[in-house]
Amino acid sequence: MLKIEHLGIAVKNIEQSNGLFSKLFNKAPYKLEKVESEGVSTSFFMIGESKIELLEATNPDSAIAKFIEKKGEGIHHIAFEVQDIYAEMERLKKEGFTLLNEQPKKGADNKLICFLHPKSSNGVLIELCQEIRG
Ligand code: CMX
Repeated sequence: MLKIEHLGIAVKNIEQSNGLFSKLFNKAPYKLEKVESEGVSTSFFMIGESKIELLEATNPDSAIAKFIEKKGEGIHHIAFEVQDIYAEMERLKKEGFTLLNEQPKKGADNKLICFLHPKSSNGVLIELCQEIRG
C-alpha cells in the first residue's frame, strides 16, 4: 500500500455539508461527482496532501443510506492507494480478508476500487484504490 488516499465521511445532505466543510477547511471542494453504480453523490476536498470525500446517498438501497440509518453521520471508510489493485486484492484475499467485489470496479475521482468487509478488518471499512492511468 502506498498511502492513505482519502477518508470518506457519510453525510445526510451534501449541499449543507459542502458549506460546513468549506468553512472548516476555508476552501471549496475541487470536485463534485455522482457515482450512480454506488448510489452516491460525492464531493472532494484537498487539504495539503490529504483528501476528504463527503458522501450522500442518492437512493435508499445505497451503502451510505444504510450506514447513516444504523450509525448516523460520520467516518465511513479509509481508502488506501495501491500500485497494482489486482495484485493487492489477490494478496489480501490470501491473507484472509473478505473482498466485497471480486473484480475492481470504477469509483469516484477516476479510480479503480475494491472494498474489504469491515468484519474482516476490525470494524473498519477499507477501500483499495488505484488511479485509472492513460
Ligand atoms: N464501517 C464499519 N462498519 C460498517 C460499515 C462501515 N462503513 N457499514 C456497515 N458496517 C457494519 C454494520 O454496522 C454491520 O455491523 P453489525 O453486524 O455489527 O450490525 C456489518 O457491517 C454488516 O452490515 P450489514 O447490515 O450486514 O451489511 P450492509 O448492508 O450494511 O453492508 C457493507 C455493509 C460494508 C458490506 C456495504 O456497505 C458495502 O458493500 N460497502 C462497500 C461499498 C460502499 O461502501 N459504497 C459507497 C462508497 C462509494 C465510494 O466511495 O464512492
